[in-house]
Amino acid sequence: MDDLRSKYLPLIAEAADEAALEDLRVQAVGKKGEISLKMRELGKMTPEERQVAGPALNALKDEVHSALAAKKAALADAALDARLREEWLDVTLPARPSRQGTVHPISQVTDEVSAIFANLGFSVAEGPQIESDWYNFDALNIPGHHPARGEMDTFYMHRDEGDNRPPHVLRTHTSPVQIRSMQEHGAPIRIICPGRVYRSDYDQTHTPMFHQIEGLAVDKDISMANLKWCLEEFAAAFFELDHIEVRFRASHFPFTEPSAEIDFRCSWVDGQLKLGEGDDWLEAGGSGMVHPKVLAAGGIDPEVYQGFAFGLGIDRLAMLKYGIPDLRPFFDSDLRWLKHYGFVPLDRPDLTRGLSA
Ligand code: 2NM
Repeated sequence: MDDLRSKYLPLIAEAADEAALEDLRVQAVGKKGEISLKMRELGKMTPEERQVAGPALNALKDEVHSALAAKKAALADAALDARLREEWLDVTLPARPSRQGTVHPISQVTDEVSAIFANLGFSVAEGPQIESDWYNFDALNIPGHHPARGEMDTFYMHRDEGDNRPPHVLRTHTSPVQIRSMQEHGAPIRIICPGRVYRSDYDQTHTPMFHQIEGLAVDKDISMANLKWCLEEFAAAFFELDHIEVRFRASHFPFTEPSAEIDFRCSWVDGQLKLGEGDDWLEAGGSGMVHPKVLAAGGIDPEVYQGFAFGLGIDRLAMLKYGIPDLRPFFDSDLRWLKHYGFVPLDRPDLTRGLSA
């Protein structure tokens, strides 16, 4: 027994880790361990021998168990110490320089325009970018033979050979959102619909995806005069001017009657654009009184209600307001461009605290 004691106690004391300790436990006091086997031999002893050997063996077993438990606790303590030495943090270090992102001019302008129209009582509505041709065209009084429906201008979703269901398209304007909103909420309604739109067009001034914001106001006594006032309020607030004159130019859209192009008064001095003064006019978008067929497609009775609608290009508004000369870098994800033209995320547009910092 003294041999077993002097064999195991030093080994336990020097065990390198928990696995080594477990090996020793199995060797000494496991089911087939040396000490356990000795205890089985008690049965073959005379009662006198057993009276001496029994308590001594039990004492040895207890001693080995205590040594194992003590070593296990010591190993755990050492592991915790090592971890605490490893995982330290100097809370007195200065903060790392932030590599914070910036808000894209399109997001900035979308938020600015939304804040201005929210102030005029408009809510923001959104809808799908993949639309049925009914919502994108038919509901907007754009007939089947209209050139806008052709493959030249519109991205059609793939259809398998022989699939004759009506096609889906990438929406070419956000007007389908307005049809959906009229169907869902009825009249009266005042909404703006910002978002991505798609047309098969790519050159210096056109990208196949761009951003629009369309507005719609429907009630029992809406006129072009209300439309003009809203656009003047919008333009003055957006360009941060006291007043800006808006001019309507007769035009034609299938979804409005009458229809008008929207121009803002401006001047060009040494290639510099100045809004709100001068003898020139800047094309800003389209507008008109919503066609009775379009109101009907939205589930609204055109005998009772009228509405105005308008559409503005967000990307162009961003270029004009922030002096960005080229459209294409808008969609290049170039971090240097984003850092130069981006906005601070914490300065969100707010009519009382300022639209842009
Ligand atoms: C424009 C020009 C004129 C327009 C019409 C509608 C709807 F859905 F209410 F009929 N939304 N937007 C509209 C009217 C858009 O963009 C140049």
